[in-house]
Amino acid sequence: MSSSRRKWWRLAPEVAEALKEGLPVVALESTIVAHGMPYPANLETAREVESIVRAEGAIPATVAVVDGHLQVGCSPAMLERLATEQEVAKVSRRDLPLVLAQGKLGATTVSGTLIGAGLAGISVFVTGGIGGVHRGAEHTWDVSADLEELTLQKVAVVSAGAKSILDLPKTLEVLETKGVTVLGYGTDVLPAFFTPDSGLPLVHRADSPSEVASAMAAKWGLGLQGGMLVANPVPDQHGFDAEEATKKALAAAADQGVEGKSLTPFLLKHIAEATDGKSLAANVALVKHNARVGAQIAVAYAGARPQGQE
Ligand code: PSU
Ligand code: MN
Repeated sequence: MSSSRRKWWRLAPEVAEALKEGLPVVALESTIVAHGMPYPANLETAREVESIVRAEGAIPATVAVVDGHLQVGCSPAMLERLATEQEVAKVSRRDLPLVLAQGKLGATTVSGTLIGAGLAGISVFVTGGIGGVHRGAEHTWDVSADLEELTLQKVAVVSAGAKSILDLPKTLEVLETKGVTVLGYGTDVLPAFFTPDSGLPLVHRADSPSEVASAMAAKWGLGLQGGMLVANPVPDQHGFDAEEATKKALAAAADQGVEGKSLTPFLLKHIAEATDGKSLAANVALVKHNARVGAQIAVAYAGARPQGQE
């Protein structure tokens, strides 16, 4: 690892130690904390997700941009800053150079977090839902940088599928084109974030952490670049049909000319308001569920990994 690179990113001591020992580590994103949920649910959820990862026997590493570094593993004080400060940049691959150079506080999206996980050599990353191809992308070309990053980093991302605010068939097509393996976790259909079933069939499924870990070992053992998407449905009791609220939120966004990086946070906020907080409760529940499954996969992968393989 070149020292010049380490000038721009750093590991929390606990994460560095765990990686050195080959212990399971789970990366976590921070955009969900700064832009995806309101205070105080954001901070409570961020803390609980870290505890769930620990309870399953892995070390959590929340990724963010702090004081001119891509920080892999946030301290409790950093988490609190991300959850409470007004001016937090939303950082994808495109935004990293400026937010780093200017020393601003930044919350990493799935794409930004994947970069941190990749640099650190963390193999599992837990989020709520990944970005994808937006509805109307044939006109706007709005395709999340998350999809591209999944082709670059050797990381398995555990998510509740992709948000129903997206065009899910197109998102699946792009994932196939780019060679990102999508595994339904205990399901044969793509989960749609708030809803366990999008109605879209998946080609591959896994029913246990060790099945996912073996697929990871095979992909990277062969030397294939890029990641994998583990699509884990929202627990049944928290799932609901968000289509009506989503349509309203999309109409409001079009009305107000909201686009680009502001779109996803805008839609999430509107859906939460339109559903009286039901979507927020579902969001919290599915992230926690993903944390449990992701940590179990990290534990299985740490155990299965052949000696000397990253
Ligand atoms: N899922 C959530 N809440 C979020 C996001 C996903 O439950 O806030 C964020 C993730 O950080 C994801 C980002 O990477 O939205 C995608 O944004 P965009 O569509 O602008 O690429
Ligand atoms: Mn976009």
